[in-house]
Amino acid sequence: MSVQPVEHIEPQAAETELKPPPLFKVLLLNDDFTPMDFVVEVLQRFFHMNTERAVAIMLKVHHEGMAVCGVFPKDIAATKVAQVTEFARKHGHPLACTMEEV
Ligand code: TYC
Repeated sequence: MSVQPVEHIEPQAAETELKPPPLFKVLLLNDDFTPMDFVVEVLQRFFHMNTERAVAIMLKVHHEGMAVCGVFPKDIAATKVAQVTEFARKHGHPLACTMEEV
């Protein structure tokens, strides 16, 4: 077997291999109906925040319309969005959680 000298590797292929995996922000959106206490519980349960941080993020969403809950690889971000959405619907709340590439 002959080994290809490194200068003969297509530059584009080499760049693709070295790219770090894309990261996604998980966002919570404000609404007029989901109770504040429920949002704090979501942030503690799914994003492992202490009470102080969870309250601060909940209030940021309440006042500014949205806030970042965390940054994760794509599959983990998608799982968080699905878990938060399922938990909110199960409790009858319209809480919206989305993801966006960093
Ligand atoms: N605005 C909601 C209220 O006044 C509280 C809230 C905060 C809702 C954050 C959603 O992502 C949210 N009860």
